[in-house]
Amino acid sequence: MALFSDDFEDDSIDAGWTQDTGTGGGFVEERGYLKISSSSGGLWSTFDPAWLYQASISGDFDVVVRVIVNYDDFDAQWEGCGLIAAVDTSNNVRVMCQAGGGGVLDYQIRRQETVAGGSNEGASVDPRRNNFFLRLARSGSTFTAYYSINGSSWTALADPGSTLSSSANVDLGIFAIHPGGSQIEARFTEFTKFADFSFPSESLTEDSFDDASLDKAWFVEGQDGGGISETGGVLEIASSVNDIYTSSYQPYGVFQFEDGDFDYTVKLDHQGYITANYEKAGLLVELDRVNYVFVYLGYEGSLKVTGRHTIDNAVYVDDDPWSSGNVIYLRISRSGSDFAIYYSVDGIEWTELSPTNKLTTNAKVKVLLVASHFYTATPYTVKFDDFQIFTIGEDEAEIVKRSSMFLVFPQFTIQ
Ligand SMILES: [Ca+2]
Ligand SMILES: [Ca+2]
Ligand SMILES: [Ca+2]
Repeated sequence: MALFSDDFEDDSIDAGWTQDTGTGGGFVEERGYLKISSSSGGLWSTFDPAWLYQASISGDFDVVVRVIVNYDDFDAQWEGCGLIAAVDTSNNVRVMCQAGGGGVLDYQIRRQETVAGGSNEGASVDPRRNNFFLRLARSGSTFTAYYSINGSSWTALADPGSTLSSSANVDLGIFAIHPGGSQIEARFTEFTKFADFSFPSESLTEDSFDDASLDKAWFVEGQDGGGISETGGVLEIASSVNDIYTSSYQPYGVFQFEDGDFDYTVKLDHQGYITANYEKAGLLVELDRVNYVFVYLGYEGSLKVTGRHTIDNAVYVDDDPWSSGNVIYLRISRSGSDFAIYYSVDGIEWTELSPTNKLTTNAKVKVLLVASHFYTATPYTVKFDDFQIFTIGEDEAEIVKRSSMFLVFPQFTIQ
């Protein structure tokens, strides 16, 4: 069978893929990605992963897949996802991101063979990074695995040893595996021959949340107890259990990727619900889980707007800046590795909370709208609206006022 690429863009799994749900798995193609869930199964003593594959691929190949996972899906040993090439259930090779001992994630190439096998493990995955690329290349009986965090530079993992016949056809596909604990979900946004692969630049898309369905630009973040609903002209986010700064990091929300500069604002209506300690909702920019810039409305003894980042874990707080109302505007701008955090109570005059935020690199980031509550707190729903490029500042506000005066006095003419 001839190998084909798939961008998973049409909401149904294309003919040519064979579906094997393993034990308790499933596949959904939606909004530009393939989601594989696995609630059981194994790859070692048993072979029953949830995997989607192209059957009986002959000859050499070199394929890439982009992987997006939730941070805390990999909470039990041997959970993983990636690319797999299998002659049969006991002769296969895969490149994967997997949770090993102690839940530490790493990238690795593994073989499972009746005669020989083994693994080469690469550097640990940044365990908080949830966006990476895996690549598997075959040259005869030799397989080489690669991983990348940006789609441009690739780190190779050498074949740990092979007994595979150089002429054997393989079933080649994408898998998720979950031997124990809670279910995992892995999302794959494209499966591409490496020769055809070019990584698109990604930039944020504005959204006024007015058409009652979540636009494709957004990915959904989180899995525990939260919810997303675009309704009534806004995006409602129901908070998820867990504080953003605990080890069980599961804010609920939506995100886009961005690899360039930006200056974006969002309007947040907390509806008076953020009233218990550790409840927080806001605009979060992450390089990864420990490198982020965050501006949020949170409750810590009282309602505060907080700017926070991780270089020195500095926190810049303004207490209750509102005279009334539940609406606040949040804004983060980026120039390379420099970030600035602002808030506004009217969307016109802005207060900068920290002038010198930096992330350690100017790599691709996630931009998230999130809400979370702590274990003992009551779930709540906030409304986000008008996620857009920052355009209104104090100078522009002056222009708006002058324009309005012309409208107020249209009868004025030069004599
Ligand atoms: Ca499809
Ligand atoms: Ca929409
Ligand atoms: Ca709207």
